Amino acid sequence: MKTVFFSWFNVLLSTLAVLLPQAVLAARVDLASVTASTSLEPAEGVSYEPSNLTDGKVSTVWVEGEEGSGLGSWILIDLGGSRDIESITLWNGNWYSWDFWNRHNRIKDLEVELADGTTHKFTLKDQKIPETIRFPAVVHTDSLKLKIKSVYAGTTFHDTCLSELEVDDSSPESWLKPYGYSDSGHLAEDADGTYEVSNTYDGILDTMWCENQRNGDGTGSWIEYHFNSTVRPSTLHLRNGNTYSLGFWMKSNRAKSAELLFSDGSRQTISIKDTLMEQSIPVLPNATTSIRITFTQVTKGKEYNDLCISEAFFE
Ligand SMILES: [Ca+2]
Ligand SMILES: [Ca+2]
Repeated sequence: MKTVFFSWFNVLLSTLAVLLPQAVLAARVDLASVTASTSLEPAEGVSYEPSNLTDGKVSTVWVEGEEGSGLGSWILIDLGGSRDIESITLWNGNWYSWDFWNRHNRIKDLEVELADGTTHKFTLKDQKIPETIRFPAVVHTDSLKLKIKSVYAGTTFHDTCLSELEVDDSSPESWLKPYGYSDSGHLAEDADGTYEVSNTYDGILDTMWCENQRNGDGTGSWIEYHFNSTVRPSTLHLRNGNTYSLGFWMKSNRAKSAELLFSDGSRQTISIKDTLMEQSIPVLPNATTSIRITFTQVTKGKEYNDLCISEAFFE
């Protein structure tokens, strides 16, 4: 949605449940700091600093500042004390757009060094997907140093990029993990990425679900979460609209009210605030295996007549 776009050839299969092996979610560790050996100098007001790795946006990117491909460049994650770390999730390459992702280097071989000097080696996939790398067993450390050992070459630039990272410990997560998603339909993938329901469950502010009604404003559109066992959600954590930026938030439609439908057929009406900040909406006690959110009222954006939801987590 960064670029003006609409396609009439939207994915009709989206009404079928998309089954996924496991959502990219676990108990996220708050990081004390993330620094890097080098960073590309800012250009035209765009920063490539390591702070971009933990800002919750995939369109902001760390780029190494070496002459060549940045082999040996590293990112140092300070955990602020000893932690039991299970995995790291990486948004590898430059996720600003598909074009930028293709044109810049992605990390291939990565070495992760623990505070005691122990190293673990990982080979990343050359795919624009969030990739979780897991240690063979939980590691106890107060820092993680990620060192670039080899790269997948971009078609235009020699700079190696990483867009976002997340570190997870071994404690159970408080979020309910869906095993699949379905919806009334969503915008087709464009230069910026996809608009699938799974984008509402990735902890990333600039990935989102957007409905694809041909003439409507999103009223009546729905998203649904499927769980592989009975869950009892108490809260819906929502990021309404396109939370990429305030400017884009104002351009796209936002939800004003919705109805939750549980697997036993019971329903709950909810009001949704017109804010890009996170809002917590109480969910009535219900044992359920699925939750459908049908949007019943919409606030119109200034430019695009598409309802978007950036995050919708159940706890
Ligand atoms: Ca980022
Ligand atoms: Ca998201």
